[in-house]
Amino acid sequence: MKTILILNGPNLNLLGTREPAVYGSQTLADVQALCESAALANGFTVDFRQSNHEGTLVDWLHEAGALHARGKLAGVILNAGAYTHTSVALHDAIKGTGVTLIELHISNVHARESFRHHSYISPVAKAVMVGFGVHGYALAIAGLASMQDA
Ligand code: CA2
Repeated sequence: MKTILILNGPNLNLLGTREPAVYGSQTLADVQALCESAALANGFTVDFRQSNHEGTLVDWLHEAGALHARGKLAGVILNAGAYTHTSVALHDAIKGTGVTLIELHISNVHARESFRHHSYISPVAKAVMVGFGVHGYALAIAGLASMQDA
């Protein structure tokens, strides 16, 4: 069974505690449970992580690259949070690994402040999932599954 690595960046540990109008009321633990059941339904295991630290996310992308090289990874779903809009380091890490990666945002970043409109992740992502709330995680898992069959 291949693994889907789901990486969440800064402040996503606060999900469900504030800003419900933007991010909904589910906690990150709820999102993890949702991902585990969506992954199982599609025949994958899930490795779900969150960090507030850019370098940790870079290290985890390198780990994903190693798993990918051994044929054990279906892909990565990355919600890089605010690092989406700032991080050349994440861009370079994704580019360097060769993993299939889906960029994900809970909110529709294009309908928000202009500083959220630019992404360093999009040019190196296979696909982008934006604005479906936390349900986007399940949709991205289904999307990764369809890419395996293609
Ligand atoms: O919409 C998304 O998923 C974002 O990646 C979330 C990031 C934001 O910086 C991106 O522009 C879009 C912020 C995550 C912070 O989440 C919070 C949740 C509840 C309370 C406070 C922050």
